[in-house]
Parts: sequence; C-alpha cells; structure tokens
Amino acid sequence: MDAVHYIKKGFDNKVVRKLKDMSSFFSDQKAVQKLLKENPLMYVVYEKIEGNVSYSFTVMEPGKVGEEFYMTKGHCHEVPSPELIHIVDGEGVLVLQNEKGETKKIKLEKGIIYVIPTDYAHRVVNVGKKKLSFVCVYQTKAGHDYSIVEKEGFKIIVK
Ligand code: PAN
Ligand code: ZN
Repeated sequence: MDAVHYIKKGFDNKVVRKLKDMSSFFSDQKAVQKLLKENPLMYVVYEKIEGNVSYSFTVMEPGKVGEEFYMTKGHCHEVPSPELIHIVDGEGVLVLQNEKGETKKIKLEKGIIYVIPTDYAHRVVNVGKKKLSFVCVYQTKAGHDYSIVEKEGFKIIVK
C-alpha cells in the first residue's frame, strides 16, 4: 500500500485551514479582506501517528491572495528534528528559514524525497494551477511551533 492510501485509510488527526485561519500571513491585506467574504479553503492535513513516527498527507487548493500563491502557515518543530517531504501531485515550492534569518527556496520535483533540515521553519507553496498534495514524515515528538512565523513571518514571498 502506498503512503497516501496508508494514511487515508485511517488518520488520527484532520486539520482544515481556511483563509480566516491564516489571514495575517499574507502580504496583501486588501486582497485578504476581499476574499474573507467567501473564506476559501486553503488546505487539509491528514495525520497518522505510528509510535515515534508520524506521517501526514496535505492537500492544498490552487489559488492566490492578491499576487501571492496559496501556502501553508509554516512552522518550526518544537523539538528540533528533520522531516521528509515527498510530492504526490502538483507543483510545489518549499520555503525554509532558520533563526539566523537564512533562507532557501526549493522547487519540489515530483518523485523526489527532500529532507527539511533540523532547525528550519518550513512552508509549502502551491505554485500550480491544480491541487498540490504531499506526504511528510517526522518524529511524533517534533510538534508544531507557529509562534516564530506568526511573529516574524517568512522573508520569501512566493508570487
Ligand atoms: C506538515 C505540515 C502540513 C501543514 O505535516 O504540518 O503540511 O502545514 P502547517 O502545519 O504549517 O499548517 C509538517 O510539516 N509537519 O511537521
Ligand atoms: Zn514540519
């Protein structure tokens, strides 16, 4: 069974994020205000916990807020730990930023497994015209810390 079917067969957590859940993350606040009337779906995350290892399957909608592509909120791990990411379908860009403010922008090729290094805040952007779906693998204890992104944001804006 491939990872997607494995996760979708029995996930433990499901997170639905709409624009309202992340409205302050986008740079064009006028565009945000206009779109908030319909509050579009941004993405859904299905998570499966298997002891020390957790897996997630994220399905992102295509679209833009102003000029900026739909993206995930982005986070650091509470317990520093790396993560694997694998694109299942669609066109994605991975944005990384560490505490020193060093950034990386990586185009995610379908069929390749990428490692998100320890200590990097990470965000995925759907730069395509259709849904973007990807699988992540990480330590269950990694946790999600959104506070750094909420406070400082990412320097790289993907348009
Ligand atoms: C992923 C992300 C998922 C959604 O499972 O949590 O793609 O992104 P946000 O959590 O930033 O909203 C992951 O990176 N887990 O560690
Ligand atoms: Zn993560």
